[in-house]
Amino acid sequence: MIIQWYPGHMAKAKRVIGEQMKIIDVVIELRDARIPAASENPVLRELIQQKPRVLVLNKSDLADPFVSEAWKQQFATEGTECVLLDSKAKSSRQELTRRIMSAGRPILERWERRGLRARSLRTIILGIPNVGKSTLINTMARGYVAAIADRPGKTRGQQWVKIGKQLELMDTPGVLWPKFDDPQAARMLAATGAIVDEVFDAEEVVAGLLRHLAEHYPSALRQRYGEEIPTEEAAAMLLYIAQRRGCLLPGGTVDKEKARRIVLQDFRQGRFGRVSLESPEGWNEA
Ligand SMILES: Nc1nc2c(ncn2[C@@H]2O[C@H](COP(=O)(O)OP(=O)(O)OP(=O)(O)O)[C@@H](O)[C@H]2O)c(=O)[nH]1
Ligand SMILES: [Mg+2]
Repeated sequence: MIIQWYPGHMAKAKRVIGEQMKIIDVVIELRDARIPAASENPVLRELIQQKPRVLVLNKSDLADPFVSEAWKQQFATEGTECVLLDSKAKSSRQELTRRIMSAGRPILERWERRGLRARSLRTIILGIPNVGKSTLINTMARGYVAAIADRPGKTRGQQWVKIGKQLELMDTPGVLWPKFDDPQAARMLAATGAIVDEVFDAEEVVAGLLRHLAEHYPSALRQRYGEEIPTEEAAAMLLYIAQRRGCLLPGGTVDKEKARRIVLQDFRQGRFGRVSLESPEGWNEA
């Protein structure tokens, strides 16, 4: 799905999610573990206000485990517990359920204090495009498809997935726009696929990605494209990759565009191994 986030779209998304928020107890915020800061939505906090939140760094199977650990500690010092997840993995269901129940505990206790009968905690998944929201819903719902319940009256047409006895998950995730203002963040979002290919300058994005790999993961680069890859300069790297992969246009000129697509594809598929693009210490692509 191609979403261009014009101001009108942002206002609508905000309105829709603001409306949904009224019946939500716990928010599951998804970010990309490879870019935990850049993949934050700029107004999410405003939208969820004081509601309990579970911060998920998703696609952690693609991220550098050491850097992810550093992020975890960084978030912890800010008072936020985050969970590293691979939303495709079966085990994520149990792990996330545990986190949601723990985040929702104060709500359950409040109900109890007031003598209210506990109902299920209602949750929603929020995140920028392509971060794995639908995949996570499927994983959470696995084996419970039959239990998907409509709740007319409360939210017309809204479907809920029942997860165990105490949890319900809204089956449509909230899609939020990514950061556009910060060019550095935008480049990283483009590299991971959160911003559609049509709206970014592949030359800049791939050059930045190659420089980043050369600086932090040079052996991955050599393993993927060849021992002799010249890692000092992005243009030279691209040329080397194009030649090695036979990216040629009719007449024999080098097809740089094709080489760029190969690099992007390789990164998105995790073919460089586990790579993070930003760390809490601030390193990212040059
Ligand atoms: N390696 C890996 N890939 C994932 C993970 N979660 C999702 N993906 C992949 O990422 C891509 C996007 O996943 P979706 O679940 O469609 O993402 P989404 O957030 O629903 O995307 P939109 O609906 O476009 O906003 C798919 O190719 C998934 O297979 C994960 O934890 N690890
Ligand atoms: Mg989706």
